[in-house]
Amino acid sequence: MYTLYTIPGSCSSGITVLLEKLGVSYIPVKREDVDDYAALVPTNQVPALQTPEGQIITEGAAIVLYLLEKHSSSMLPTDLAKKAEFLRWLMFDYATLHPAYGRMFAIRFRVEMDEGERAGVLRQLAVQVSSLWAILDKELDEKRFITGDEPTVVDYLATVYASWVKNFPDAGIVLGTNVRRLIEDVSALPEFQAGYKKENQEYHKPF
Ligand SMILES: N[C@@H](CCC(=O)N[C@@H](CS)C(=O)NCC(=O)O)C(=O)O
Repeated sequence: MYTLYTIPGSCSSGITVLLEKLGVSYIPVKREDVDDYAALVPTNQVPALQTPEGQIITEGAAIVLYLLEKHSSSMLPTDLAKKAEFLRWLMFDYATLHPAYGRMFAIRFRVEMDEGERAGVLRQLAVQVSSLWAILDKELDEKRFITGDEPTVVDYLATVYASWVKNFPDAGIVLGTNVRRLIEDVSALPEFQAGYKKENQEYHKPF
Protein backbone atom coordinates (compact mmCIF):
# COMPACT_ATOMS: atom_id res chain seq x y z
CA MET A 1 0.00 0.00 0.00
CA TYR A 2 1.29 3.43 -0.96
CA THR A 3 0.72 6.59 1.05
CA LEU A 4 0.50 9.79 -0.97
CA TYR A 5 0.90 13.08 0.88
CA THR A 6 -1.29 15.70 -0.72
CA ILE A 7 -2.82 19.12 -0.77
CA PRO A 8 -6.05 18.33 -2.62
CA GLY A 9 -6.28 20.18 -5.94
CA SER A 10 -2.56 20.98 -5.98
CA CYS A 11 0.08 19.30 -8.16
CA SER A 12 -0.23 16.19 -5.96
CA SER A 13 -3.62 15.56 -7.63
CA GLY A 14 -1.74 14.62 -10.81
CA ILE A 15 -0.18 11.74 -8.86
CA THR A 16 -3.52 10.76 -7.34
CA VAL A 17 -4.93 10.44 -10.86
CA LEU A 18 -1.89 8.43 -11.97
CA LEU A 19 -2.28 6.03 -9.02
CA GLU A 20 -5.92 5.54 -10.02
CA LYS A 21 -4.88 4.79 -13.61
CA LEU A 22 -2.27 2.30 -12.43
CA GLY A 23 -4.90 0.61 -10.27
CA VAL A 24 -2.63 0.27 -7.26
CA SER A 25 -3.67 0.55 -3.59
CA TYR A 26 -2.93 3.84 -1.91
CA ILE A 27 -4.20 6.17 0.73
CA PRO A 28 -4.05 9.93 0.33
CA VAL A 29 -3.03 11.79 3.48
CA LYS A 30 -3.41 15.55 3.64
CA ARG A 31 -0.26 17.44 4.56
CA GLU A 32 -2.23 19.37 7.17
CA ASP A 33 -3.09 16.11 8.93
CA VAL A 34 0.56 15.20 9.52
CA ASP A 35 1.92 16.50 12.83
CA ASP A 36 5.45 17.33 11.70
CA TYR A 37 5.36 17.06 7.92
CA ALA A 38 8.66 18.94 7.52
CA ALA A 39 10.39 16.17 9.45
CA LEU A 40 9.16 13.76 6.79
CA VAL A 41 9.67 16.01 3.76
CA PRO A 42 12.31 18.75 4.23
CA THR A 43 10.80 21.08 1.61
CA ASN A 44 7.47 20.84 3.43
CA GLN A 45 5.87 20.46 0.00
CA VAL A 46 3.65 17.90 -1.67
CA PRO A 47 3.61 15.45 -3.34
CA ALA A 48 5.53 12.86 -1.36
CA LEU A 49 5.02 9.15 -1.80
CA GLN A 50 5.71 6.48 0.76
CA THR A 51 6.23 3.14 -0.96
CA PRO A 52 4.99 -0.18 0.46
CA GLU A 53 8.65 -0.79 1.40
CA GLY A 54 8.72 2.42 3.46
CA GLN A 55 10.84 4.61 1.18
CA ILE A 56 9.75 8.26 0.97
CA ILE A 57 10.05 9.71 -2.52
CA THR A 58 9.69 13.46 -3.03
CA GLU A 59 9.65 15.65 -6.16
CA GLY A 60 6.75 14.98 -8.47
CA ALA A 61 8.83 14.00 -11.50
CA ALA A 62 10.78 11.43 -9.46
CA ILE A 63 7.52 9.98 -8.13
CA VAL A 64 6.05 9.74 -11.63
CA LEU A 65 9.10 8.00 -13.07
CA TYR A 66 9.28 5.62 -10.09
CA LEU A 67 5.61 4.64 -10.46
CA LEU A 68 5.70 4.23 -14.23
CA GLU A 69 8.77 2.02 -14.06
CA LYS A 70 7.65 0.06 -11.00
CA HIS A 71 4.29 -0.76 -12.57
CA SER A 72 5.62 -1.23 -16.13
CA SER A 73 3.29 1.44 -17.49
CA SER A 74 3.14 1.92 -21.24
CA MET A 75 3.05 5.69 -20.57
CA LEU A 76 6.86 5.50 -20.33
CA PRO A 77 7.98 4.52 -23.84
CA THR A 78 10.83 2.05 -24.26
CA ASP A 79 11.86 3.47 -27.63
CA LEU A 80 14.55 6.06 -26.79
CA ALA A 81 13.32 8.82 -29.11
CA LYS A 82 9.74 8.45 -27.85
CA LYS A 83 10.96 8.32 -24.27
CA ALA A 84 12.89 11.57 -24.79
CA GLU A 85 9.73 13.19 -26.14
CA PHE A 86 7.71 11.96 -23.15
CA LEU A 87 10.38 13.25 -20.72
CA ARG A 88 10.51 16.56 -22.57
CA TRP A 89 6.83 17.21 -21.88
CA LEU A 90 6.94 15.79 -18.37
CA MET A 91 9.72 18.28 -17.59
CA PHE A 92 7.86 21.05 -19.38
CA ASP A 93 5.06 20.44 -16.86
CA TYR A 94 7.23 20.09 -13.80
CA ALA A 95 10.14 22.41 -14.51
CA THR A 96 8.59 25.11 -16.70
CA LEU A 97 4.80 25.43 -16.41
CA HIS A 98 4.50 24.53 -12.71
CA PRO A 99 7.21 27.01 -11.57
CA ALA A 100 5.60 29.74 -13.69
CA TYR A 101 2.44 29.23 -11.64
CA GLY A 102 4.62 28.97 -8.51
CA ARG A 103 5.77 32.56 -9.06
CA MET A 104 2.14 33.65 -9.28
CA PHE A 105 1.26 31.78 -6.08
CA ALA A 106 4.19 33.42 -4.30
CA ILE A 107 3.05 36.91 -5.33
CA ARG A 108 -0.59 36.15 -4.51
CA PHE A 109 -0.05 34.56 -1.09
CA ARG A 110 3.47 35.13 0.23
CA VAL A 111 4.68 38.61 -0.62
CA GLU A 112 3.56 41.68 1.30
CA MET A 113 2.83 44.44 -1.17
CA ASP A 114 0.35 47.06 -2.20
CA GLU A 115 -2.77 45.39 -3.66
CA GLY A 116 -2.70 47.45 -6.85
CA GLU A 117 0.94 46.57 -7.39
CA ARG A 118 0.18 42.89 -6.67
CA ALA A 119 -2.55 42.86 -9.34
CA GLY A 120 -0.12 44.42 -11.83
CA VAL A 121 2.65 41.89 -11.14
CA LEU A 122 0.16 39.02 -11.41
CA ARG A 123 -0.96 40.30 -14.81
CA GLN A 124 2.68 40.42 -15.95
CA LEU A 125 3.35 36.90 -14.71
CA ALA A 126 0.14 35.70 -16.37
CA VAL A 127 1.58 36.78 -19.72
CA GLN A 128 4.38 34.23 -19.27
CA VAL A 129 2.00 31.51 -18.12
CA SER A 130 -0.23 32.20 -21.14
CA SER A 131 2.77 31.98 -23.48
CA LEU A 132 3.53 28.51 -22.07
CA TRP A 133 -0.08 27.41 -22.60
CA ALA A 134 0.26 28.71 -26.16
CA ILE A 135 3.21 26.33 -26.69
CA LEU A 136 1.04 23.42 -25.58
CA ASP A 137 -1.83 24.69 -27.70
CA LYS A 138 0.34 24.62 -30.81
CA GLU A 139 1.59 21.14 -29.92
CA LEU A 140 -2.03 19.99 -29.73
CA ASP A 141 -2.84 21.25 -33.25
CA GLU A 142 -2.35 17.78 -34.63
CA LYS A 143 -2.45 15.58 -31.57
CA ARG A 144 -5.29 14.59 -29.28
CA PHE A 145 -3.06 14.44 -26.20
CA ILE A 146 0.27 16.12 -25.45
CA THR A 147 2.43 13.13 -26.29
CA GLY A 148 0.19 11.43 -28.83
CA ASP A 149 -3.05 9.47 -29.15
CA GLU A 150 -3.29 8.28 -25.56
CA PRO A 151 -3.55 10.32 -22.37
CA THR A 152 -0.59 10.24 -20.02
CA VAL A 153 0.36 11.79 -16.71
CA VAL A 154 1.67 14.78 -18.72
CA ASP A 155 -1.95 15.54 -19.66
CA TYR A 156 -3.21 14.89 -16.12
CA LEU A 157 -0.75 17.44 -14.73
CA ALA A 158 -1.54 20.09 -17.34
CA THR A 159 -5.25 19.65 -16.60
CA VAL A 160 -4.64 20.04 -12.85
CA TYR A 161 -2.55 23.19 -13.40
CA ALA A 162 -5.23 24.67 -15.69
CA SER A 163 -7.70 24.62 -12.79
CA TRP A 164 -5.47 27.07 -10.88
CA VAL A 165 -6.86 29.91 -12.98
CA LYS A 166 -9.45 30.12 -10.18
CA ASN A 167 -6.72 31.51 -7.90
CA PHE A 168 -5.99 34.36 -10.32
CA PRO A 169 -9.36 35.28 -11.82
CA ASP A 170 -8.32 38.79 -12.85
CA ALA A 171 -4.78 38.12 -14.06
CA GLY A 172 -5.84 37.25 -17.61
CA ILE A 173 -4.39 33.75 -18.10
CA VAL A 174 -5.27 32.69 -21.65
CA LEU A 175 -5.96 29.07 -22.63
CA GLY A 176 -6.19 28.28 -26.34
CA THR A 177 -8.88 26.21 -28.06
CA ASN A 178 -6.80 23.03 -28.21
CA VAL A 179 -5.88 23.29 -24.54
CA ARG A 180 -9.55 23.74 -23.67
CA ARG A 181 -10.39 20.64 -25.67
CA LEU A 182 -7.64 18.75 -23.83
CA ILE A 183 -9.03 19.85 -20.47
CA GLU A 184 -12.54 18.73 -21.45
CA ASP A 185 -11.25 15.32 -22.54
CA VAL A 186 -8.85 14.72 -19.65
CA SER A 187 -11.17 15.92 -16.89
CA ALA A 188 -13.78 13.44 -18.17
CA LEU A 189 -11.43 10.44 -17.95
CA PRO A 190 -12.51 7.86 -15.34
CA GLU A 191 -9.13 7.92 -13.59
CA PHE A 192 -9.22 11.71 -13.39
CA GLN A 193 -12.69 11.71 -11.87
CA ALA A 194 -11.76 8.87 -9.50
CA GLY A 195 -8.65 10.74 -8.33
CA TYR A 196 -10.57 13.88 -7.49
CA LYS A 197 -13.36 11.87 -5.85
CA LYS A 198 -10.84 10.05 -3.69
CA GLU A 199 -9.78 13.45 -2.33
CA ASN A 200 -13.37 14.68 -2.03
CA GLN A 201 -12.56 17.39 -4.53
CA GLU A 202 -14.44 18.78 -7.45
CA TYR A 203 -12.42 19.70 -10.53
CA HIS A 204 -12.80 23.39 -11.32
CA LYS A 205 -12.77 23.84 -15.07
CA PRO A 206 -11.00 27.10 -15.92
CA PHE A 207 -13.73 28.19 -18.38
N1 LIG B 1 9.56 20.72 -7.07
C1 LIG B 1 8.42 20.23 -6.35
C2 LIG B 1 7.42 21.36 -6.20
C3 LIG B 1 6.23 20.93 -5.39
C4 LIG B 1 5.27 22.07 -5.09
O1 LIG B 1 5.46 23.23 -5.53
N2 LIG B 1 4.21 21.74 -4.35
C5 LIG B 1 3.25 22.73 -3.95
C6 LIG B 1 1.83 22.31 -4.37
S1 LIG B 1 1.62 22.33 -6.13
C7 LIG B 1 3.22 22.83 -2.44
O2 LIG B 1 3.50 21.89 -1.73
N3 LIG B 1 2.82 24.02 -1.96
C8 LIG B 1 2.67 24.28 -0.56
C9 LIG B 1 3.86 24.97 0.04
O3 LIG B 1 4.84 25.26 -0.66
O4 LIG B 1 3.79 25.21 1.25
C10 LIG B 1 7.79 19.06 -7.10
O5 LIG B 1 7.79 19.08 -8.34
O6 LIG B 1 7.30 18.12 -6.46
